[in-house]
Amino acid sequence: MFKKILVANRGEIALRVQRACREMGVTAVMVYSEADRDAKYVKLAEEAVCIGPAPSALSYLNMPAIISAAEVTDAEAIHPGYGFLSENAAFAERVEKSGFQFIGPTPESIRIMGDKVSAKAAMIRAGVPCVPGSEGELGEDPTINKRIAKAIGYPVIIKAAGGGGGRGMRVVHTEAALINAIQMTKAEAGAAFNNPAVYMEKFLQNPRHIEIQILADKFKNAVYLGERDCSMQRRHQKVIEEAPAPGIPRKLIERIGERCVAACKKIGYRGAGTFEFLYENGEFYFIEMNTRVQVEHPVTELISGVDIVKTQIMVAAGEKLPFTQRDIVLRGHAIECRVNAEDPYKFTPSPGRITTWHAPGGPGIRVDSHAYANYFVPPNYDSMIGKIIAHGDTREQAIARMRTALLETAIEGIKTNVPLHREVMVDARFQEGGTNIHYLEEWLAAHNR
Ligand code: MV4
Repeated sequence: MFKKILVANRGEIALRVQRACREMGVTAVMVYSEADRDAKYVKLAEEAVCIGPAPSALSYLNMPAIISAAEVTDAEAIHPGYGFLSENAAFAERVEKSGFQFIGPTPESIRIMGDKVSAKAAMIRAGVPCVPGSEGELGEDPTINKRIAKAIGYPVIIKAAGGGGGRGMRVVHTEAALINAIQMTKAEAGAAFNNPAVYMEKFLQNPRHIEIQILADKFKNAVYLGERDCSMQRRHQKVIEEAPAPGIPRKLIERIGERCVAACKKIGYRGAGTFEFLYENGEFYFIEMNTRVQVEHPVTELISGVDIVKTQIMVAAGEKLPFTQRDIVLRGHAIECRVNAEDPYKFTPSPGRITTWHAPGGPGIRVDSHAYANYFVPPNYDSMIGKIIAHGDTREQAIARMRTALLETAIEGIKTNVPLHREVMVDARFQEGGTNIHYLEEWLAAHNR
């Protein structure tokens, strides 16, 4: 096992990785920008290194500063968290070329999954069901592109190969609009991702967003830890996630999970990963793979009992997965509410000093947050300041525990979206379960929010 790991991230995930390191007897070196010197994990750190000023480009995205911090502290490995450099293949490569272990998959795996056209091709070869669409990148011939769209059937969606997470896509409803839409998406993709390649898919109108968590070691052992339902989102930002996904037959999840595991073995995937699917009319369609630990990993940890972050570190150190698929038993239900420093209905960011901070507790409640009373939420980064996660024997119990937790939560000095979460937890349709990706936005519109 490593003696020392550098944590190349901030916020709650930096604290989460620090906690995993402590539990494993590994020293965590924390890095921080000038805006983050008062974060909880910096105060708690055995070692911490300032890597630059507040703007991410000069600190958390500054590869030489991060690698230098690992060098001067004698760290052996670098955990990238999520966001920032976590899915940057060039960073993973530089980390390894500098003699450190990157806690994540190989640069090649990151590169394949970062290009959505090559990711989809790899999944088709591995037998993972994908959204019907073009075979690879679209060419220049309008006649051929019209033929492809007609064969798929309108509406179709044009997506940038370099996009993902909702960036660089355009829905097309008619043949008359197709050629222009392809041109526009290509131009935007070239500018935004330095890659003009686009592909076409059938546009699914009312899907749910279901994702499968996997863990793999370098000996081609892999397991899936069930699924998460991430359909409660606004503008591609997830707001509430849960596991398992309400109403989806277990047998179907098992079939898809086994396909994901087979795909991991086929491509030599190592570390934690998430296969993102759209789920509509009882069918799963792969859209993207995330090659990092995700914000919503705790709901899976609570129902599986597996520590995903610790396992990431173990497999990066070259250890075997300490469990097989038969050992994975999912128990109960978990729900996560992301707590954001923002206006709960206008969604404008609300950074500033937290004057009051009372975190909830009690049976089945977990809080992952780097914030505390008198902490200043910097304006420079994502507005998420923590997560409340509730676990129960049933979905009803998890919701009941979450309702209580949200009532106990007292955060003053800044605005947060806790009031929105309180309303959603008592919403009848949410309580029924199985809402699609449009539900939250429709609910907000209907409530004049
Ligand atoms: C789609 C889709 C419908 N049909 N692809 C958005 C984020 C990116 N990961 C993929 N996205 C979508 N791809 C097809 N063929 C609808 C979305 C989508 C979406 C997906 C997941 C969660 C929220 C979403 C919100 C709007 C659109």
